[in-house]
Order: sequence, then C-alpha cells, then structure tokens
Amino acid sequence: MSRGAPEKDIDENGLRVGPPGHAAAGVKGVLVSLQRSWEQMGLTRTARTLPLLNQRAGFDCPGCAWPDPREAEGDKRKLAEFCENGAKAVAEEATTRRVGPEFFARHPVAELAGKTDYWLGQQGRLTQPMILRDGDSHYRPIGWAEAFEVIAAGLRGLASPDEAAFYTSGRTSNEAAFLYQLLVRSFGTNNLPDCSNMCHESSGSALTETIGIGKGSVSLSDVEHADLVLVVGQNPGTNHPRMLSSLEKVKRRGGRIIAVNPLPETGLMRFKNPQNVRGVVGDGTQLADEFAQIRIGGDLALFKALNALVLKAGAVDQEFIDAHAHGFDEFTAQAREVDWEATAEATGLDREQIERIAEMLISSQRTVACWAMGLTQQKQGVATIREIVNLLLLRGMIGKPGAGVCPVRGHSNVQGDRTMGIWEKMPEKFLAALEREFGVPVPREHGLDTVDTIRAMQAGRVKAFVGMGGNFVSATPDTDATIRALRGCELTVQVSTKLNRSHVVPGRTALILPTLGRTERDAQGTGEQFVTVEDSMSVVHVSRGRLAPASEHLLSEVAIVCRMARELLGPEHPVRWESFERDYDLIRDHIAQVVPGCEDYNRRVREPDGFVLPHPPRDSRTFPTATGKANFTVNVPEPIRVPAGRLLLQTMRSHDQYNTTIYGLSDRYRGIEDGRRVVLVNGEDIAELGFAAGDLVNVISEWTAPDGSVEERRAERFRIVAYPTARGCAAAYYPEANPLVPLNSVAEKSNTPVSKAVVIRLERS
Ligand SMILES: Nc1nc2c(c(=O)[nH]1)N[C@H]1C(S)=C(S)[C@@H](COP(=O)(O)OP(=O)(O)OC[C@H]3O[C@@H](n4cnc5c(=O)[nH]c(N)nc54)[C@H](O)[C@@H]3O)O[C@H]1N2
Ligand SMILES: Nc1nc2c(c(=O)[nH]1)N[C@H]1C(S)=C(S)[C@@H](COP(=O)(O)OP(=O)(O)OC[C@H]3O[C@@H](n4cnc5c(=O)[nH]c(N)nc54)[C@H](O)[C@@H]3O)O[C@H]1N2
Ligand SMILES: [Mo]
Repeated sequence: MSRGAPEKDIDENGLRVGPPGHAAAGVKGVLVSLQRSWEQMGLTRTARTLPLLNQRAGFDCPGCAWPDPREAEGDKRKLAEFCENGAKAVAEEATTRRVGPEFFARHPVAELAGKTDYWLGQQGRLTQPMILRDGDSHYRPIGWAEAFEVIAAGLRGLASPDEAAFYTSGRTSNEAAFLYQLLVRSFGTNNLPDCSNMCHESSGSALTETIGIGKGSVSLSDVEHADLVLVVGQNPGTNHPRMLSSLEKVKRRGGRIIAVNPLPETGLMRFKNPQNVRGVVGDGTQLADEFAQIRIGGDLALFKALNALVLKAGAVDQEFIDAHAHGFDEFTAQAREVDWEATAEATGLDREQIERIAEMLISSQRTVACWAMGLTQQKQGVATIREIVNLLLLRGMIGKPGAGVCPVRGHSNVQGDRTMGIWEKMPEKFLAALEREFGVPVPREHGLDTVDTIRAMQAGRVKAFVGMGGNFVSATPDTDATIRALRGCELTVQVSTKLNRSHVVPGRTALILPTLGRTERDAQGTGEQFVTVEDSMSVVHVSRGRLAPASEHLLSEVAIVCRMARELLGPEHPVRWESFERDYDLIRDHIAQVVPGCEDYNRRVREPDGFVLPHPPRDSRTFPTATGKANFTVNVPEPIRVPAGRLLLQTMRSHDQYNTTIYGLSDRYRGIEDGRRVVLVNGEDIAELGFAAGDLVNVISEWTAPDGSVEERRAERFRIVAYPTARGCAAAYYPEANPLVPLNSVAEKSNTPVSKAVVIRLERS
C-alpha cells in the first residue's frame, strides 16, 4: 500500500544543512528512487512500472529529454534504463493518491491558493472534470460534454480569436501537439506560447541564425566519442542524470570534460555509476578535468577570450571555414585581442585557467559543447550561444563524428512539440502545408509568446487562457503580477494530470480537464493507441503506456483536443476530428504530409528504435541559413551592473523537483534538507554583508527598467545558507524565487525571462 499525501504544509523551520555531496548517484540514488516509488504507488505497481521505463515496448520517461541508447549505433539498453529522478517522475504520475470531487468539496479555492506547490502536487491525480463557476467558492464536477460547451461558448464570445492564448508544456505527445496547433490555427490565432519560450528559446534563436536549424547537431554516440566535452550552465547530475553515464564513457575512453558553472555541482565533479561495480563499492569516476567557477552571466566574456586565444594560436580549421562558413573576416577583425581586466571582472576566472582551457580546446580533435538554462536564461543568452558556435566553427567542430552543438533539452517532448508546430511564429512553409493539407485558412500574423501573453493579459487584450499541461502561473516570472493577470481572465482552462497553482488562481470561469499521463493505457475506438515523441537528439520514437488509468473519467490529450475542436469549430469543419480520436494512425498520416522530415511517419516510428529527423549541418555540413553558410557572428559582452551590497541571484532546481512539481524536500547533493525557502550565498559575501548563515531574510530584487526607473520585488522569509558559489552570486529555488524575476527582464532576441541573473539585496526578516 502507498502512504497518503502529507496533511501538513512545509514547516519552514525544519531546514537542515549539511556539507554538499561528494559524488552523484551511487547506491543512495537507487534507494531513494525505490522509496519514493513505493510511497507513491505501492510495491506491486512499482515492480510493474519501472521495468517498462525507456524500453522499446514501454513508455518514454516523462522526465527529461536525454536520449535512449540505440541498437543501430551498437548500444544496448540496460535492464534498468532510467535514473533516480526519472523514477521519481514516474512515481509522481503513477501515484495511487487521488484528487476527486470530495477533495474539492472539502477545500474552497481560496484555501487552496494559500498552499505551497509541494502540498498541491502531493495530493494526487485529478480524476474528473471540474468547474469553478463565476462567483462560486468551490470547484464542482461537470460532465465532459458540458465542459466543452462552456469552453466553446467562452472562446466564441471573444471579440477576436487573438484574445485567447493556448499554452503548451513539453510533455504533450507529437499527436496531441499536432492536433492542438491545428485547432488553435483553425480557430484563427497563432497565440501558442509554450514552456520553450522560458527554456531553450535562446538556443533555437542562436542556432537558427548561425547554423540554420535550431536543434542540436550531435547523437548520443557523438557525445560519448568526443575527446572534449564542455558542460556549460547545466546541472546534469540532477536534471539529466543519464547524461552522467555518457560522460563517464567519455572519461573511460580518455576524453576530458570542462564544467563551467558558478556552483561546484556534485554530479559534474564525481559520479558513482550504480550500474557497475566501481560505482557501487568505489569512489566513482572524477568527471570534470577543469572546473571554471564562473560568475553569473560571465560566459560571453569567457568564450570571447577563448576564441581570441584559439585565433592567436592559429588553431583554426581553415579548410572548413573556407568551404562552409561566412563572416570569418569580420569576426577575426574584432576577436584578436583579449581585455584581460574586463574578462576577469566579468568571469571571476584567472588568466591561467582560461589559457589552460584554450589549450584543451586547441588540442581536441572532437569537441562537443553542451549547455542548458545557465546560458539560455541570461540577458545575453543568444549572444553567448552564438559565441560558442563561433568557437566550434573556428575549430571545424560541426558535422563530423564526436563533435557539435548539444543544447540539452528539458521536458521530455519539448523538442517534438516545436517540430509539430507549437510555436507562435512557425515559418510560412509549415503554415502553407497545413493549409493545403486540411483546406482550412491559417492565420499568418505572429502570435504571442509566454511573456507577451502575460503582458497582453495585463492590458486586457487576452481574456481566455487554455493550458495543455504545465503550470503557467508558477513557471512564469513575476508571480504576483502573473497571478493578477490570470485572475483577470474571463476563462481559464487547464488540461492537467495533477493539481497545481494554476488551478487555484482561476479566471472568472475556470475548468480543470484531467488527462491520461505517459504511463497509462490509452484505449480508443480502434483499440489501444500509442503516441510518439522526439528526444533532445532528434530521435522520434514510440511511447506506449501500460498502467490502468488513474480514473475511468480521464480522456487522453488527443481526445480532449478533438472534442474541444468539434464543439468550437462545429460539425461542418473540414477537419475530420472525430476520426482522429479513434485512430492515432490517421493523425500520423497527416503529420507525414505536413511536417518536414516526417515522410512515411507511421512506418518509420514503428522501427525498433524509431528514426532520426534530418539535420543538414550534422548530416552533410550544409547550412540552411540566409547566407547558405554557417555564420560567424560578432557579439559584444555588456557587463552586468551589480551595485555595492547587492548580489546576483540565479533561480534553479533542487534535486527533488520537476520544475514546479516538488517531489520532496531533499536537495541531497547540495546538503540542503527539509526546506526550500533558502538563499545560497558564498560565506565571504555573507560576512561582508553583515549576516550569518541561518539568518532569516527577505529578498528584494532591484531592476532598472529601460526608462531608468527602478522596480522592486519582494519574497519574504528565506534562510541564508553558506554555500561555495562564485563570489557576488546567490542561488534560490524555482518556483519560490519567481516573484523576484521581473516580467520585463528578458533575453535579447529570444524574449526568455532572465531567471538566472536577478540583482538582489537581503534584509533582515
Ligand atoms: N529532475 C529534474 N530533471 C529535469 C528538470 C527538473 O526540474 N528536475 N527540469 C527539466 C527542464 S524543463 C529543463 S529546462 C532542464 C534544466 O536543466 P538545468 O539547466 O541543468 O537546470 P537548472 O537547475 O536551471 O540549472 C542551471 C545550471 O546553470 C548554472 N548557472 C546559473 N547561472 C549560470 C551562469 O551565468 N553561467 C553558467 N555557466 N552557469 C550558470 C547553475 O548553477 C545550474 O547548475 O532539466 C530538465 N530535467
Ligand atoms: N525562475 C525560473 N522559472 C522557470 C525556470 C527557471 O529555471 N527559473 N525554468 C523554466 C523552464 S526551463 C520551463 S521548461 C518551465 C516549465 O513550465 P511548465 O512546463 O509549465 O511547468 P511544469 O512544472 O513542468 O508543469 C507541471 C504540471 O504539468 C501537468 N502535467 C504533467 N504531466 C502531464 C501530462 O502528461 N499531460 C498534461 N496535460 N499535463 C501534465 C501537471 O498538472 C503538473 O502540475 O518553467 C520555466 N520557469
Ligand atoms: Mo525547460
């Protein structure tokens, strides 16, 4: 039997702080994952579920987007092809706890709004469609048919389709995503904000401009056969634990690893592989050969310096540049000199270390650059990633085995959702193909992304919100302002598996539509269905749930989209919505006609390991950019101004959460237990600022708007933890710290919220 959900909310005084962990994973990781699985789903269900995770006959892990080994590349899957945090993700979804009508009858929405994200998520799976009617205090059950009528009436009542926004989180399958964007565009808007706007948008923007495609250029085998891997602004031990096995292979083959991070993240330093004897009994493998403890936001300055050193050494691949690159002369004209003083100021690194790293880059014949949120959620995130591309172009490191760019994606199908058309500005070619295939007019004007959706809500220009998964209000910046924006809507609809904050800050009328998760059987008119997903390395494959659904009332995401579409667009609509719900092969037949690279989709996804989408730079060193070549770019670092007595705060994930879903209160690798309202500060900074570790403080962010005015935001009652982060820097957990992130503080070009560089001051609480 599984245990019930916690009755009490988090006790902020329960915090315990110990030394940071020495090595990641190991036996402890296995034990934690089994314990959590048992607590949430009991013994039998645990034994039935975990062996199916990431297996050909099973389901894709609802955790991160790291790829599975491919037999085509000579790699065997292990019996247990999952990690501690993947097991936790499954346990959260496959939990036996339930949130049904009785729960909502017991708890008025006003009371639920006072609960933490942790408490809300731990209550269990949603079981029935619920509605909160205008003026009502409680959610009440509603039938599916009536729910769709209410939604359709609300959307049809808008002055224009552009007054609605349709959000997507990255767990949605390719089939559901494809139909969802078709529904939204048939309705008449491109307002398709998604979690990617807050995630790897900066990567997409930088890569599309420089190499012509916004996706990574490496395969799993490339990473494992590299002789140098850069891991920049990423914490794989927690967020992509299976990547550690690949990094371990790099080390075994004699390759080297450079970690660039303000924090000495345990997983980057040492790894105990629970799959082999050395990891079980020994001290594990040391991973990072070089740890560059960079100041927050200092990466562009670092890569500029490295590029100058590579140029100075004459270590460029001239043949590659002559044949494939554009803009080399403009680039070199500004890249030769290093301003060492400015570099030291921005990065906090010393010259010797930067020169050592340059030597490693120069002697490497196969370099892979990996990065994640530490770069993308920066004001100059796009410029920084472009500068990393400059480095790889100089060295001819794209489109050959063991080398390339590797933006490590977050949500398990966030890349697939984009491929299927979830983007507020899909290219004309895609929109025209959609129009041709279905015979429906498709709007061309670009829609709203996540930040612009919130701005439009604030201005009263967006009045209806539909969320296909995710937790919009907790994931977005500026929580207090976003709560007001969402509450100001006429209609909010959340398609969800579990209760979260977005359900308890409702619009005037609010609906919760409970849906099947990845782990569950999806039986439809023509029998059991499977769905498809795309991982971080463009591999498209099948995912098939095996567990009995959490409730008999659940509909699949595909069914929800189809029924919403039928009600909204009417029975005369040329798209045969009712047929898709019965047979997902019919959806895939259309995907094959519309989505580039998906020809013959139904056959190819059924291959044992699925298939790999085309990627011209990777496949043939062709670069579909404006110039027809790979573009060098010129990027100028702008120093981040941090006034005296202030710190630069990053908001990050603990080891015990999946974005806004909090699994538990153990950030084991960082030695922080039983509390999440913490701010990690370097011991010397704590002393200099006149505080002591353990002090209770309010955190105030200061942001200078473009017009020169200074905005302040507050988050109260955080405990100071002394932590070996880079000097002048601080860290706190997302989503607790989101009220501090200004809505208008966004990355240049990608409009991604700057969640990793917030100027703060501390004040005694
Ligand atoms: N278990 C688990 N897995 C997950 C998730 C989860 O929440 N839990 N989330 C998923 C999602 S959606 C995503 S996008 C990924 C996120 O994966 P990550 O990007 O690894 O997640 P973050 O916790 O945001 O960590 C950012 C890292 O960047 C570092 N950093 C911060 N600022 C800077 C900087 O200025 N420069 C450099 N070089 N580094 C910096 C931080 O110290 C931290 O190590 O993980 C995915 N996988
Ligand atoms: N300050 C700060 N803010 C951030 C970040 C940060 O690093 N710092 N990271 C950003 C990033 S990288 C991302 S990706 C976003 C994440 O933003 P989101 O994707 O919006 O947030 P999640 O917490 O992943 O969404 C969790 C909810 O999804 C629902 N869910 C889970 N599985 C399914 C499913 O299969 N189907 C459906 N329909 N619903 C499901 C559950 O109800 C659950 O409550 O947050 C961003 N926000
Ligand atoms: Mo993400």
